[in-house]
Amino acid sequence: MNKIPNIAIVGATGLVGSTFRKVLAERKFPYNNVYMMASAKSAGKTVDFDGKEYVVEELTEHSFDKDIDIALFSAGGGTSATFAPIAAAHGVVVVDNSSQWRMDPNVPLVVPEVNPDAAFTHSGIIANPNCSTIQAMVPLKALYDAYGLKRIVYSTYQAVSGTGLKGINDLKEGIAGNDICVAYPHPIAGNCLPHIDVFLDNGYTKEEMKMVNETHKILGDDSIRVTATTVRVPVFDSHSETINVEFEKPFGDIEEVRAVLRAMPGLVVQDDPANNVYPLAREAAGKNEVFVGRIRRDFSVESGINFWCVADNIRKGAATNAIQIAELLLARA
Ligand code: L14
Repeated sequence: MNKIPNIAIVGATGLVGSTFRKVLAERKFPYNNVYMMASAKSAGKTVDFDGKEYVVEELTEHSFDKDIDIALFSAGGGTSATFAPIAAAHGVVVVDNSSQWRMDPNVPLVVPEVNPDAAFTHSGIIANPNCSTIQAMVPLKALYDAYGLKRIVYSTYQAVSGTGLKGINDLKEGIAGNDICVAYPHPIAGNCLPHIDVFLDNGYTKEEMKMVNETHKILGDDSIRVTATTVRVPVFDSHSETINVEFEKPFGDIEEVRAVLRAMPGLVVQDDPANNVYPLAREAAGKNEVFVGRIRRDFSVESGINFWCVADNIRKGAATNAIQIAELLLARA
């Protein structure tokens, strides 16, 4: 891509779509023409981007007949299944935020701080990982390179914004005393629901298995033992996670581990328990980095740690990561 790109946003009116628009403008992503696309239901609406209004066009099989270089997709797996290959066949590079293509062996799954080179192996589609996976990969890559990883145990505390506007609305209404269950099978206000995405035959949820499988693919190492429990909590923005890791090699002390994490791009260490300093969902909201703290030795194993990891699930977990992938493509053009 050796010109200023023409870009398309597919799912332009959704929560991730609106964050694509915000983050592209904030980061001064270069563009020539920009096309806002969505389903027939949203076509004709107007959306703002970079100080201008755009009319949303209906996504059809002819949407990519025009000269588009990069398309950022966040309109659900079904839309990506149908339209990402059509776009790719027209020479568009698709960065897809759905779970549709992530485990396809011909589709790279990329976190720019972790496996940037994979992006350049694409055949028209690059997948953006699951939100909970993305934020975990940033610290885990630093630890993997320093110490090797034997085993990872994830527990997540996921925000309702992951489910989009209807998740936010269930929590808002619930806080106001009106328990509605549009996004979830139970009230989310005052509850923790150990249920994200659908249940699979093995007893895990699809969200849990995404974390397991995507961790292997991004780190390029299937030998790491990985398990996960994913939980929806009554928080509007930012996913929090506890991550327990067992290393291959010994480490010196926790200060050494903090230094390893501090050196990782895109990662901020907030770890001063004496002053009540640790990452918080509300502070991470609106930021593009991943935050870690509560870093401490796991005394139950030879070499391992526990830590706390927080990031804005709609930014680093979705829109920002996808835009960083697009920036990589431009930087190496
Ligand atoms: O992209 O929080 O695979 O309900 C699907 C579940 C995104 C988060 C994905 C949620 C996720 C979503």
